[in-house]
Amino acid sequence: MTELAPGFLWGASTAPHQIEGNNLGSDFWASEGRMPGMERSGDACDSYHRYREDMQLLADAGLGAYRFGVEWARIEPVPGMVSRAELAHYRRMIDTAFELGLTPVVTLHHFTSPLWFAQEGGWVGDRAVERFRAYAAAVSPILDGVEWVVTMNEPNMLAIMVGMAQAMQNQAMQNQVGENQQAAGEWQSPTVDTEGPRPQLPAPDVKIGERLVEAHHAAREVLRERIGAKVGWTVANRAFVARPGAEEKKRELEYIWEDLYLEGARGDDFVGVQSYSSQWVGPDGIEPHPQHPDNTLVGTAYRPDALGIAVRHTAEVTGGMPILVTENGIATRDDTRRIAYTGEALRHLEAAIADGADVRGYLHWSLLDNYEWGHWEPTFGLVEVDRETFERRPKPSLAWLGQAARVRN
Ligand code: IFM
Repeated sequence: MTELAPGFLWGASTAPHQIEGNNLGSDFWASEGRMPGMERSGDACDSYHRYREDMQLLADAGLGAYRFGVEWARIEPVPGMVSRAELAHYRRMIDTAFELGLTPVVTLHHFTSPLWFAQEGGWVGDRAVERFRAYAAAVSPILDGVEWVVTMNEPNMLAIMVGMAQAMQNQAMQNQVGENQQAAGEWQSPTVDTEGPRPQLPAPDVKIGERLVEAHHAAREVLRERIGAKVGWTVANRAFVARPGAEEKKRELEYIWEDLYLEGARGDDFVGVQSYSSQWVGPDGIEPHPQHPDNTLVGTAYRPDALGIAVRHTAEVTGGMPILVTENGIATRDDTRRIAYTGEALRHLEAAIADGADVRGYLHWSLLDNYEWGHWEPTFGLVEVDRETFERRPKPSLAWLGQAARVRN
């Protein structure tokens, strides 16, 4: 068996908007329900109130780490006004994790921003970097003792969301519809099914990506001045594989989709790898996932080997930086399939470690069946959540992951 780094973290990940419920002040909340077929997050999993129960489930399964997020829209409901009560809420979450023997991995931004931030221009606005730095500074007092802090989740996917929102606004303005919406103070974000591009997602805009790199560096700087945590960010990895003759095309696409952000991680303490599936690149670009009965509920190919590809690529581009697998999982109704997928993904991870990748932990996506950015149907959870009563029902995969961790540590 491959030897893992001492203190290797085993656990699961979540994101505030996807599980907390009633994230009323956020840009995504304002956009929900506006697109055909888009469902609302509503009460989500009510984890804002039930976080102890969620963490207890992880701890009872023998897992030792929990990645969760702090929600900017709650911390700073209006520009410059920081809610002490919300800071205290998230500190209670951190303390609960410690009490239950869980290592908290805390994300500061997971796709959602305050609506006011989006309305003042969002990530492409003049004040974006300054605003994010101030938010990171505001959160820093509650991060005492936290070892792992993620400034931003999947900036490469965020760049797509920002680009799509911009394109929609431009379109709306051209149609003269935008004027009314803006007068009403509304902001529309697109529904982004981050792992189920049907149709294919547009590429992340490099200029937006560079702005996010700048914001990440600003947050990293302010966090380093104030706390002793390891600071990094997490990148969605597409695990591109080149068709013969398409190697150059693959490199070009990798820069736009991943490497800009992996290079932006230079100087960080770690980088998060987030991997679900893999995609072929041909001479004309990324090939859509072929239709196949094995495809996941978000339309992606069943490719547990993607994790090994993602980790190797990340290690290569970052020059061997410590890696935390911050997300890996599958949208399926069939839990035996989740176990099979994860078992295989772990074997590929171990092979990458045996070949020299410096991996410090594996956090499964996700602890709970949650709100998949406009949809409730794709279920990624180790735990089912009753949508009426919020009762948590652990699936066999939760105990399985706990056992997988025990035998490897
Ligand atoms: O649910 C998302 C998460 O928010 C970011 N990474 C991919 C997951 C599955 O699509």
